Amino acid sequence: MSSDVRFTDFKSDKQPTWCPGCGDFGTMNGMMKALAETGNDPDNTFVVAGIGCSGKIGTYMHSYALHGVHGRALPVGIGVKMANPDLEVMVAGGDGDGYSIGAGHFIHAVRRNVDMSYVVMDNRIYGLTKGQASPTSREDFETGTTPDGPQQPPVNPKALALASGATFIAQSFSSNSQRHAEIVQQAIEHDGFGFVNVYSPCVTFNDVDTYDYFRDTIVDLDETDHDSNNRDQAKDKILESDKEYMGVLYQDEDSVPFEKREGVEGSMAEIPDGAPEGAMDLVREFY
Ligand SMILES: Cc1ncc(C[n+]2csc(CCOP(=O)(O)OP(=O)(O)O)c2C)c(N)n1
Ligand code: SF4
Ligand SMILES: [Mg+2]
Repeated sequence: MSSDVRFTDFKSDKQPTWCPGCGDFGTMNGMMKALAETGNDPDNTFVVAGIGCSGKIGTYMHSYALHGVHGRALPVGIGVKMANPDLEVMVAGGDGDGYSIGAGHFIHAVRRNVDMSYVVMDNRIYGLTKGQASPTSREDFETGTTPDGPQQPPVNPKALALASGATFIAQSFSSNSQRHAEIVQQAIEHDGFGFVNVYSPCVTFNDVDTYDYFRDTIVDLDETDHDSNNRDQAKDKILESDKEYMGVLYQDEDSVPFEKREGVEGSMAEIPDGAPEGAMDLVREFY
């Protein structure tokens, strides 16, 4: 890892096709800043992206990358980390990708606690498919396919994470760039699964959960007496339905990641001394 990496080194030469003003621009910039700040560089970083507008991030960032099948980015990311624990693995996707089709994987990734980060660009809508309700959409959010709203309460992903044994839960907002980068940085530095839900507004299809709404509503936990090591305090904040908080809601400082517990170390791409002849040829077949 080099020490003079700048966040722009994580920018690819592809021009984003996100709509002007999309929250995903700010979300991505913060992720790149956090990666640079934590001493990573594109050569040791692997981004696994979901499917959605958010999922395009793997193309716009300069690093090793893989576009998972819709809802399956997390198991792919876990596989990458197990194959080479020396890599910095970051999984990124949308609220539909992570909390609808991928909800089962989310719960199990949380409880497995592999040392990686998961950034969900939560715009409370399916952006790529042109504006259907997502699991985090409000109960009365009217769309073409839900003219009276979904008529069911939104999923609370932070509550789901806490109930599943999460060791790091944070909420961020793409527009608050410095704070957002700091929060993602904390998730990367956490010893275990660093989960960050980011409010990343869709300016084209969601006229309710807008920049103004979040700016007017969000309370920064750094300006409260919240103790992020206290699970009960985290639970209370996460279940408060009329408030939006920003910052680290919960962190278990004694967290031991899965690979440390299980003794997973060394890259599978390296052949250990004494391996059977021809082993390298076999490995090369997978390159
Ligand atoms: C298996 C499968 N089902 C459905 C789709 C269609 N699809 C593509 S993206 C998407 C939802 C995207 O919403 P979200 O994850 O919130 O991402 P956003 O576009 O809002 O960033 C859906 C349903 C698909 N590509 N694959
Ligand atoms: S449709 Fe919404 S989420 Fe997709 S790029 Fe445009 S603003 Fe962003
Ligand atoms: Mg979405």
